[in-house]
Formats: sequence, structure tokens, C-alpha cells
Amino acid sequence: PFLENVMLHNQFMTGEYNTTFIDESPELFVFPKRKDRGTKMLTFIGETTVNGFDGVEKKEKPNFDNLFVPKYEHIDLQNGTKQILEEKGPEGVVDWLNKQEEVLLTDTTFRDAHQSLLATRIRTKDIVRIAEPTAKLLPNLFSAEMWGGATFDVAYRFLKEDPWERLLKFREKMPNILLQMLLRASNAVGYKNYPDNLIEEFVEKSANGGIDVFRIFDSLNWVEGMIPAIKAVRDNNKIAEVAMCYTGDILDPTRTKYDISYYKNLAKELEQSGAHILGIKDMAGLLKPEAAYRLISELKETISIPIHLHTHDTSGNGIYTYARAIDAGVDIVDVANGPMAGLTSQPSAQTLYHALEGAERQPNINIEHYEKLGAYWEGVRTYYRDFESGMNAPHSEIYQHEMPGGQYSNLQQQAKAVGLGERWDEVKKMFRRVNDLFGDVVKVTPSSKVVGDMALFMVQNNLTEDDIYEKGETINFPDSVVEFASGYIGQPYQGFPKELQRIILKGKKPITVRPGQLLDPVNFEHLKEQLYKELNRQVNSFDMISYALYPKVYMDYHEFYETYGDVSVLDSPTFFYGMNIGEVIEIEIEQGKTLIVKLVSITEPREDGTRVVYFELNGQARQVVIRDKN
Ligand code: 3PY
Ligand code: ZN
Repeated sequence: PFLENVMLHNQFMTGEYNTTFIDESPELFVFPKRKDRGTKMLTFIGETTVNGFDGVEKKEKPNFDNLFVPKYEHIDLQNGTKQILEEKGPEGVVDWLNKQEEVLLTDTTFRDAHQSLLATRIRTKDIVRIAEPTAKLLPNLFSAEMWGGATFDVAYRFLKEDPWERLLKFREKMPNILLQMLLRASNAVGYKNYPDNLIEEFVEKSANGGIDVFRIFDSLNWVEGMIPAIKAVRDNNKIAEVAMCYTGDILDPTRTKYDISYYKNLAKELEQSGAHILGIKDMAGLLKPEAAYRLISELKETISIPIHLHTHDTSGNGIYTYARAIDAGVDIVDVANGPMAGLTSQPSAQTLYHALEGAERQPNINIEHYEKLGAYWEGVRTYYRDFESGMNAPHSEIYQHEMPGGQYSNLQQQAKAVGLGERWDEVKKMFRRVNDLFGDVVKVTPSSKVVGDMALFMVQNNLTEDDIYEKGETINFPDSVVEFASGYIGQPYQGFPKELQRIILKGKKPITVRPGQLLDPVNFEHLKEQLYKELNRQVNSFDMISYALYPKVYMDYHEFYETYGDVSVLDSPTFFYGMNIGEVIEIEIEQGKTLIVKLVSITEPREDGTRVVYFELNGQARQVVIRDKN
């Protein structure tokens, strides 16, 4: 503390190193107590107030309406699908599904909806708060998709919270409905292949944490890549929903690679590989209504497991696609609560309900309850307005560029970051051209990232397909493209275009086996010791898995936590915008322990570029020094 005091002293900071000021400055010898939770919290609020939040333009905190949380305390919790799984196991759930007349719903509001609309930014606090009301008001849901995909790393990276905690808290509040996650097969919740034992460990701990339904997909529809994940899910007595990603257009006779027989054969293979449910993952929203009717009808004749359809409403055709899929006998469809639905998100649950008025298979939900929960989401969404993608009308271009719903806004940001904001139209067109160059590939995380990286690269360097073939030997391709061509994210259907692969790899030999077979297993004992030393505290399995998946992301989060403490307890407006002068907020840092914080004033920047932020914390004057980065 003494050194810290010296270094923060005005004369030290301004470069006057004459240290007589030490003798003349008694305040240097006043050592602050070890930073307590209050000070850490004030430092975070001070930081955000002075410098803004990463990715949010710094501005005064807007006025938000109070959130509407529907009354639910008087409603008894009804048993739901979770109890069927507990009593009868995955096969019992499948039997039960086969007996249902109406179409069942998975609500994705807690995962894909905000991943696709708001860059995955909805915080645990806002999600968990509505879990219990949802459990009571919508007990007939098939499942709630609330974890996996991008939510895992975004929680650490941007929201500074622990994704495992989200799972545990949500599970506690929703004990009656199956909880579902998106698992990128051997890529788990990451962007590269991991060793098989890490996948096994991840699945086991996710199952222990509360996940019941694992939607497993491979970004190239490569069945072999999904086997370890399917096995792990089954070993844990959970539901393996194995998904085939839909690409191309089965109605277009010129798109022969992914035709109806491709999907029928794939579905058969997935059923034989141990799928309890077949997922159809239409990640870009390319499945047109008549294609859905045809696909589901023919799959129903081909396989005997239930079928769960997932789409994105980007084109505006989502409801019509579902209606036709439901006519054809699809068992479950993915929807989001109205205010979080549409466009790059899932179709709206409420709209689907009304669209099926008078139809035999209208979902059995309480529409008023859905609307009430919708009012909550309408309010929550406003907190995240800075993460909106800017798309505000149906986007039928999707049928040309085929970009997944969750990728659109991300790639747009990436394009801006490399100075191609003005050439976004070209990038979208190039995305499709790269797809064709690669031999028409399935595009979903992480293969979609490869196509996106290559498209940016080609636009940035003004390259055409001919240039790649003619000058490729001298071109340094993006890392992800080299990895793809090396076989590290799996084997594409009908293989890589050979000549292009040779050009990209420049003589290196690609692999043809599952990357997981070549990776050394994670030594968890060793990892635990290493992490124990780094963190200087007891390490649990959740920490260990996160560290194994994302060492740097995890350690950055840990460092943040050491500096600022647990910021997940803050309300979202304060988290993103800080506080306004004179404002008072309450922060429940643990049950029964509340901090009352008032922001009193902020000084102008001093010579050293810092500002002093004056607070009252539970009535006592407190101050923190914040470097103004603007
Ligand atoms: C993910 O992998 O996160 C996806 O949502 C892919 O569609
Ligand atoms: Zn999706």
C-alpha cells in the first residue's frame, strides 16, 4: 500500500521524482484496508460511469421503465417433462413424445434468441429472474433452451460472470421443465476440437449441473465427429438430440449436393448412432415452407424417433415453415417469446399459437401467460439496445448468402473492425462465393467462421476465385481456413476440393481421422494443481473444465473478479452504463446483505488523467480514483 500510495501521489505521477514529498505527505502512510467487496463494486461502477462498458457507446444512463414480473407466487408448480425424465429416463420421454397429439414447444428465449438478436449479451440476473415465473406459467413446455452455444464464453468474456452459476441458479428455479443446451459436438462450447476426455467431462458436469437435453451438432454434419458427444450424453442417462444442419434448398433441382436423400440418409445414420430425438437445425433459416413439409413427411417415413425443428425467422417465413412442418407431423418446434422473437431469432411462440387457431395440433400453452412473460422480456430487451444488430425488417437475402442468424451481426462487427464497414454488401456476396469455392459446405459454428474469415480476407485483399487458384501459393490464408483445410474441424461431405486444399496447405498433409483421436487427453489432476497455484484457492470441476476449454478467457475472468468482485449482482442498467450523479441504487450482494450506493460527484480529469469519483456507501463517504480513458 505504501508503494501504491507513492505511485499515485500527484508529484510522482507528474514526474517530479524528488522524494522529499514522502516526508511531507503524511497521507502516504494511511494504508487502505484490504479491498473489501464494497470498494471493488464502487471501483467497477466508477470505471463504467467514467469510461463506459466495452462495446457500449459511453453515454448517460437512460431512464428505463420498471420491469414487469408477472405474479406467480400464488400458482402451484406443476410437474412437467423433467419429472418424466426422472421417472422414466430418456426412453420414457421419447415414448411420451410419441403419444402427444399437439405440437410441443421449446422456448429458446434464454439462449438462441438473445444470441441471435443481442450478441448473446443477456445477463444471468435478467434470465434467472424470470425462470420461476416461466416454470409456473408455462409448465407444458417441452424444454427451455438456456445454455450452450455462444453463451458460455460470452458470459466470461463480456458479462464477467460464471456460466455454471447461471445453470445452477436456473435449474433451481425451474425444476419441472427439461433444460436444453446446444453442444457443438467435439467443439463443446468452443471453436475448435477438444480431446475426447474433455468432452466427456464437460457433458458429465453439465448433466450434473442440470442439463437434460443436449442438442448435438457437427459444423460439417460429420457423424463421426458427433459420436463421442452422443455416447457421453447417453452414458449420463440424458437426452441425446442429435441434429443435422440444414443447408442448401431441397426444392432447387440445381442444388444437388444436399438433396432430400442426403438428409434422409443422414437422419438414418443419426438414429443408428444413438439419437433419442432427431434435431433439424436450420441455423440460417433457409428451410422454406414446402421444403419443410416435404422434409418432415419423408423423414417421418424414414426414422422412428421424434423430430425437433429449429429455425431462424430471418426471412420472415418462419411461422409458415413451422405450420407446414406441423402439418407434416413434426413433434417439437423452437420458438421465442414474442418480444425476443422474429428476424434473426426464432419465430414467436405467441404468433405461432394464433396462426394455428382452429388447427388440430395447436400447441397446448396458456397464451395469456405467454403474453405476461412477454411483457417482462419487452422490458429486459431495452437494457440491451446497444447490442441490437440494426436489422429491422425481414431479410430475404438470406436465401442468397446463407449466413447463420447468430453470425450476421458478428461478421458485420468484424467487417467494421477491419475497415470494411462500407463494403458489407460485398462481404455478404463474398460469403456465398466462398461457400461455393469450398465446394458448398454446411455453415454453422465453427465452419461458418471459416467461410466468414475467408470472405473478409478476399474482400480486403481484392481477391477473386481465380486469384486464389492462380496466386494461391504466395497467399497466406487466415488461420481458420488453414485449420479447416487441414481437417481439424472435421471432414466435409464429399470431401474438400482437392486442388484448393493443396494450395491452402502448401504441401502439408491433411488429417482424415477425428481430430480428437490425435489430441492428448487432458490430465485433470495436473490441471487441478496448476490451477490451484494460479488461483490460490480451492478449485472445483467447473473451474477446471472452463480453464481447459478456454485458459486465457478463464484467467482474464479470474483477474477481473479479483479486481472488481462479483459484478453479476448489479442491475443491468448500472452494469452497462454506470450511475448518474445523485442517483441511489441498492445492490444485494448476498441474501440479506444490501449495499446502498449513491453517486455524489465526479471531479474533472486531473493532470495525471484520473478522476476522483465520490460515493456514499451505506451512508458513509467513499471515493475511488479512476483513470479516464476517453
Ligand atoms: C452456436 O453454435 O452457438 C449456434 O447457435 C449455431 O447456430
Ligand atoms: Zn439457432
